[in-house]
Amino acid sequence: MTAHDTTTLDRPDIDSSALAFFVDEKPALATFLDDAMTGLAASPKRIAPKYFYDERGSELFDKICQTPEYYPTRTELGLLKQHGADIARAVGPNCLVVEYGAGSSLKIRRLLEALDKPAGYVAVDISRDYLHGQMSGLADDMPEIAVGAICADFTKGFDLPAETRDLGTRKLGFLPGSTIGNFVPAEAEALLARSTKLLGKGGQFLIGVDLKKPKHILDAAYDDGAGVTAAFNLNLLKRMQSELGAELNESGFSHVAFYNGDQGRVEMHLEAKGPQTIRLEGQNFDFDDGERIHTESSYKYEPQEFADMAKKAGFVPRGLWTDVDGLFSLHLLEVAG
Ligand code: AVJ
Repeated sequence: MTAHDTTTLDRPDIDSSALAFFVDEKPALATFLDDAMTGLAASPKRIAPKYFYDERGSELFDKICQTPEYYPTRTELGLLKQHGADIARAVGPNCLVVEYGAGSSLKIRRLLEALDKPAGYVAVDISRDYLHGQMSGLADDMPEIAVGAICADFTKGFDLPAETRDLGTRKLGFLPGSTIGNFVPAEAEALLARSTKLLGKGGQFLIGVDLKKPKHILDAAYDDGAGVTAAFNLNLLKRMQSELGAELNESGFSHVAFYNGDQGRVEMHLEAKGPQTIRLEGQNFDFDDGERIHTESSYKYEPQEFADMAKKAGFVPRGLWTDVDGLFSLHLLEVAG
């Protein structure tokens, strides 16, 4: 891809009126197909968690955040509220906020309200229509802030469009929700290291990181009683059917999630109930009874563990906020000068 095609989308239901810009770099469908074929041919089978997030997946994730078992969202929102003034003081005025994996606009609204005269906000997310809807609403509600959006896979890197050039005096990256936990530690460190270029000298990064904690709390958080997380995980199979034309029996798979303490991560899998076959592009991918597709890892970090990783990636830790129950943490990092 060359420079950005600032949209003009080819879809009548999408109109970018309230937004300062909407850049569409949504990965081609072929990427999902290639990744699904490669992942199903691998041993053990796997599919990356970014493929959860079509519009239905984003909505199911928002529902997960409202289940009583899933503590991260409400805990992080509490931290943003309780420590908003401290965070604003540490960040300073007139920053351009860049959010990695924006999702619903709940947390960014709280952050933007707390910050001292933020100049602009750029949301980056892979779920295009959902991103557009959320950010148009935000732009309407906060007309004093320039709001733009980029539909992209942020793990592949992205550039800020020209419209942001004169916005703010320093950049603040925002990666809430422990999204960083979805990467294996080496990839997480590489992502942080890459972000220092976009954030630049004096740039900062506010990152929400889920903490290590007793297994029973984590197991429940990723297998809620109402079955919302199960539906979220199984949505991957629905997407393979509807978008890739896969032939499979959705009810032949079940949701499995557990904390793997040795690895320091929650794992989610789709497990075959009896022998199963997924047929994709004329190819059969066979499952033995109980065989799994690994669909997500969610790494948990002690504050010191994460700070050490950030230092290796080229940041200086500037702030740390945790709740009294020790569930969740917010790290403020600054690009090392
Ligand atoms: C917040 C997107 C990182 O790992 O907790 C929630 C997603 N998966 N329940 C997490 C998720 C299952 C999630 N992220």
